[in-house]
Amino acid sequence: MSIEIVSTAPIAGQKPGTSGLRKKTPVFMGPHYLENFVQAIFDVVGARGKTFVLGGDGRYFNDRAAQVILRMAAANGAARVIVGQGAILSTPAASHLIRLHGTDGGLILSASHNPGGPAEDFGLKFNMPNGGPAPEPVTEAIFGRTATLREYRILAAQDVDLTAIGRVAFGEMTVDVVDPVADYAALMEQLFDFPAIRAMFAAGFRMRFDAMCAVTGPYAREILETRLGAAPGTVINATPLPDFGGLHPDPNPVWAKALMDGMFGPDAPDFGAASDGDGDRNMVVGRGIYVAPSDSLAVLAANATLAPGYRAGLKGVARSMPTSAAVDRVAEALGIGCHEVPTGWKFFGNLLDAGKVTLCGEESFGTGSDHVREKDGLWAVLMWLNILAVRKESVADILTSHWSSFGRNYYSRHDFEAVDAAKADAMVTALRGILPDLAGQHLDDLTILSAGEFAYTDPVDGSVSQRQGVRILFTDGSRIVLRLSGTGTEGATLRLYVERYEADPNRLDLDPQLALAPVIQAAHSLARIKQYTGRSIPDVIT
Ligand code: VG1
Ligand code: CO
Repeated sequence: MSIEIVSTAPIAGQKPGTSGLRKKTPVFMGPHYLENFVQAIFDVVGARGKTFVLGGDGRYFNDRAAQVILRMAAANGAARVIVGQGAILSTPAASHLIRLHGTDGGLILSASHNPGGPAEDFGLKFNMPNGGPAPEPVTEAIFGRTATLREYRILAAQDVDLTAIGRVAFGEMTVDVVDPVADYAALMEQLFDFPAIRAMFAAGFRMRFDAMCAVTGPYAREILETRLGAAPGTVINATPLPDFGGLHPDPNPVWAKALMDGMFGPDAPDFGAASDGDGDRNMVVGRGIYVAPSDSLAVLAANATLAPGYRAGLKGVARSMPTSAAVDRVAEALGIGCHEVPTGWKFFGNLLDAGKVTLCGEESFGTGSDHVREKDGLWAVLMWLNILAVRKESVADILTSHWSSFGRNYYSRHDFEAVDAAKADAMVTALRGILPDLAGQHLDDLTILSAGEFAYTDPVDGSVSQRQGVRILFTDGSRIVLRLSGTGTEGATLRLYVERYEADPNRLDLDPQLALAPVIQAAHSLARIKQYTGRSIPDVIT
């Protein structure tokens, strides 16, 4: 098999966002586009003699992109690639394989919660030897390289057979095709009290897990139905499809509406959950009660020692800046550290590696721990099941007793999608301009305490990330955060996050949108969202 060196003009604009490079599938399938980005990765991290993990969420083009990456890895001198059978790996399973085999990193094919298909989205992300997403200095170097490289290396060879588990020689390189589920399932068995959860299912506990026709189907079936004895059919939409069956694999009350309806309808099961395209997000629902992700993180932190893997207690917790402060109150009560990082799981990596935190979470349905270096949807579901099995209480009872101990952080995120990018930028620029003068201003009953842009200095390596979101704090503890998404592929997505703390025991069961109404109104009047973007009603409210 010979190595071809293909000359190409540099491709501009291959800039990784919050979580890797994400573009419309036809863009990714365009001439040299994938190849240019992959060569840039190998040029920056080095491929010669190295071992990588490879897999993806099974969306359209996943299979062919994997073959291109294998050819390029071989042509760039990689020693070995560990690939999930059929080029499938959930993001947390890929992270685990990187760590388990001590590899030099991994390439994950996914656009996560974005829809998949010939006209939808595709993505590629490089993860480091610690199993976590490449940090900013690395993604910046990759971006820089994409704009200058003039040739890439690729093996002239037929496809590698990824249908059967086993070892194949590919040129000078070894390809190990592995079961995508087995090692991950074994890890979950170490962390959680499987006998207790099995006993709970055996006693009639009913659950529904919506895999949204994405990657977690096979994982959830094996773990929930086969190993834990949940009733057959517990996992719905369990077969991964290239277009996710036309679903939007984003586990939130809007896109997982069928699950929500079931959980609020007659004969609802005890527990419901859903995961996203690549299996790193989770939504958790009790019978008749939705668990907001920020609350879920707080409940998991407060109850973590009920799970065998966390019996020794938590070293600390961390959350993304826009995530509600519910977990901060738990950390305070436990006397452990609580860190606030910018949006994106890559920012948790150093804290986890340094042993400063055990649990992490984001408001965007992401929760995880130091067992891997990605957020992990099924992990969160199993943590909840472990807590339910030990406490023998309903989700609703656990949540309401949590609020009565800690108070409730009413919280919501409003997304304005596919906004004209220039208008969104103009809005943010204008808002930036007024920030220095906001402190002390009154808006109805609210008084602004401080306003500014969030900048983060990594406590481990000292790297600084500027402009990570506008933050306006009020004297009563309420908060507005505004930022532009880094994962969208169409125009700009404006995210508005609002929060208000309530300690009054008689006001713990309000409708969040009503409880937050004054803060939402303040956000609109300060940022002038309608004036700049023409939008006043969000596309998605979570
Ligand atoms: C979004 C979420 C962020 C998450 C990121 C990747 O980013 O807000 O919390 O880490 O998606 O998640 P943004 O920049 O669009 O707000 V995943 O599951 O899509 O890899
Ligand atoms: Co995801």
